[in-house]
Amino acid sequence: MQGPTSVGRANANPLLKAVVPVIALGLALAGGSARGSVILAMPGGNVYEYVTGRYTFSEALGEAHTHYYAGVQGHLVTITSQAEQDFVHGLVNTSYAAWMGASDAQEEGVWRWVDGPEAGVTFWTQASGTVTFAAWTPGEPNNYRTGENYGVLNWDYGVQGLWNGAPGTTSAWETRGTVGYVVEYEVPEPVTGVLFCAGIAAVILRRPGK
Ligand SMILES: [Ca+2]
Ligand SMILES: [Ca+2]
Repeated sequence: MQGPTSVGRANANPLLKAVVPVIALGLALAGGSARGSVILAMPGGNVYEYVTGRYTFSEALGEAHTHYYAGVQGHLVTITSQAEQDFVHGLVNTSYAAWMGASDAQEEGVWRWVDGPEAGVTFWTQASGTVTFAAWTPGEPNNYRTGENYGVLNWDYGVQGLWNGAPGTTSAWETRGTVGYVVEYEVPEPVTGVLFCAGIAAVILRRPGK
């Protein structure tokens, strides 16, 4: 059984593995205050952090706002394209569920993003299906038992990172045993590029014999 603070990397994409130390170095150079298990920049996109542990939805939502990367405050991840879904799936890379910034607590069957720049945007409804983008596990969301109003990703044990709704608690049967969360930083691409370049430059400067 995997511990609550460890991250399974056995199936990590070699490219992603190579990117991690560069990002970490970039963070150090930038004096970033982000923390957590894994931080990756999506090429041409934002920066994402997978935080492991057991959190309720409201805890995850609150904690995401205490994370900063390059001076930018984080938010619970909002997944608005297949490319973003695939990237976040690769980042989490475990069989456990993770909270994302989605909920239908305000109106049953109307799923909205509840954090970040997409806060308030409806992405799926029971009546009409997908409005913008959604990646539900087949048959979900079904509002099972006493209600499932908060979005998790990776419900399919990490196969495609597909979504489900959960009650918002840390209940084991509803959260695949443990539930961390994914923070997204709206870092403009040039900033991400600068961090990459700074990291690469530092690697070159630190080569032995140079
Ligand atoms: Ca997003
Ligand atoms: Ca469900």
